[in-house]
Amino acid sequence: MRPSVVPDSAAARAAIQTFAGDVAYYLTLTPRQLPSRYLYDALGSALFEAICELPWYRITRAERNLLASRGDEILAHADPLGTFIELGPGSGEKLAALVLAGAAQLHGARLTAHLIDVSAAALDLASRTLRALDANPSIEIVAHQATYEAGLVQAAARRRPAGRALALFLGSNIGNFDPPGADAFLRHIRAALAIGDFLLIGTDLVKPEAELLLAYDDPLGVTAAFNRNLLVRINRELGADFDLASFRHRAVWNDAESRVEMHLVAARRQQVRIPAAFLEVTLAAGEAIWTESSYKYRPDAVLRILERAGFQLAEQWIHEEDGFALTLVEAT
Ligand code: AVJ
Repeated sequence: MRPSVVPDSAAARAAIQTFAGDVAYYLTLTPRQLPSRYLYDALGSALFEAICELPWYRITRAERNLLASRGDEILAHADPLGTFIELGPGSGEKLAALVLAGAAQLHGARLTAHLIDVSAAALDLASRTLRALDANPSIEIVAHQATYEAGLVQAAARRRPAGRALALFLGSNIGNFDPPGADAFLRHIRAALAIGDFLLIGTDLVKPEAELLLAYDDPLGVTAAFNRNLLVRINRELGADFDLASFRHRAVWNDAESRVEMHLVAARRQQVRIPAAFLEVTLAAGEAIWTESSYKYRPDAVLRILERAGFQLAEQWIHEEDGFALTLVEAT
């Protein structure tokens, strides 16, 4: 038998090579970019969990509220339910809130929850949260460490033959996709479902610019740390020498594109070496690296993209105060 450290470190090396290739590609585009999925190493994930507790970042709380108050209605639509498929379960708290709120609807059902995430740490945490739920009925948990697309294929192949499936894409994670990407991704979800299955999607809504900017440039600097941690990660994993002190966090509302953008702005001209990516870049003073887009929707725009992807509206619930929508659609 091989020592288990061998496949592990081979996988880790492969992940770093992919990261290096992506950094080399995106950082040399005009404008310079880095893919937002790399924000979530262990520290980045912990910082994101902290963001969710900030008073200025209302997505998580608004959604939790709606799941708790509307969980029974959501599950009544999807009755009889056999399978949950959650894309990006995070800590598992969202699905747990839904199950607890809708416990009366689920009574006596035989249920499996498929959790899909690239992060093993997230899957571990979510699985533990859901196993600790002590729900009646107990829910079988299947974790898929995979991209959303690959995980959807696996989950669809292993869904329960009886009952409907309810796919969950929560937390406004759809906001990281540009419009063509969101369209394509919703079609991936639809392709994994059968007629009569459901999708529940959480979307942050367009709101006044000042509120959006506070959510993405908070007075405590947690979001700035979350953003700059991407450079910490590149320094550690790719041997780079980004000087953290000379990068400023910037959030901007791009009204024409309906998105909040996060950037890292070089405070002065500098050279950065990224050995594992065989890359050396010179950043001009004031030059920005674009690290994330968070698209914001209007309620009817959410419906339009879902309808285009082969779904029809079951119900939409809006948290007016926090500007957030939960939309439940049925696969047609
Ligand atoms: C997890 C992608 C939904 O875009 O609001 C939070 C990530 N970025 N603060 C979002 C994030 C900055 C978050 N999503």
